[in-house]
Amino acid sequence: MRIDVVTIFPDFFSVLDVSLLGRARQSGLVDARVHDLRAFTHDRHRTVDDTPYGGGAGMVMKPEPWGEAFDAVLGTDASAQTPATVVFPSPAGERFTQAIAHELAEAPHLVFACGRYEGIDSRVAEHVATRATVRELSLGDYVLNGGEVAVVAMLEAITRLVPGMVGNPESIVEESHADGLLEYPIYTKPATWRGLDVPDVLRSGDHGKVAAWRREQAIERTRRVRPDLLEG
Ligand code: 6GU
Repeated sequence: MRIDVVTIFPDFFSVLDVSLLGRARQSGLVDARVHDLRAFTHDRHRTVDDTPYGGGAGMVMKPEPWGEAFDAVLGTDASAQTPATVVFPSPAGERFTQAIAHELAEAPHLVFACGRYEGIDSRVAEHVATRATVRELSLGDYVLNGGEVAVVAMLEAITRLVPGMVGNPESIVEESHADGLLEYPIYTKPATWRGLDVPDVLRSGDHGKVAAWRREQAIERTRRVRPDLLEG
């Protein structure tokens, strides 16, 4: 999988070198590159933003540097059978979910366009859509200063689903959201700790009973914490 990230804060992505993502990169399963948007400016001040047409607070990211950045990262795709998927992180986007993480984990080429300020001139996504699949994605209903932190989260969620990435593939099948439910409570040794006992059923050796208990607990937790997940 090829991943390109375009940002005015490349340093944010030094975390890509550690943890699971670091291993994915070292193993060659993921080829991730980070590009400084300002490298695609041509003025002395390396300007990436300007005031909004129509007025209003804040600044808007100019289209020209983004256009050149996309020319650079999508250029090599011209002959590819599968167009790249370009993600615009935005609090105004569609909610990023585990299902979307699975979809994106199948893509051969992902590009993340990290906007700052009030966002990127809307013509940029419109133009990119003529040569790539565009997705505007939000982490949730709150506002971050820019897309960088959101993209780090999305990258971790996506890359751990790339085949060959997680030590134990079963942990992906059983984790929260895999079946639309939150995960059941988990325990390890010792059986009694500070007066608190591990539920007997988990020590019974009866796999059927264990599975039934876990499902019941998952449903109960989901009903209590995230009833919206049960509506579908
Ligand atoms: Cl993807 N971007 C920004 N700027 N804020 C957010 C977000 C994304 N998701 C939730 N809040």
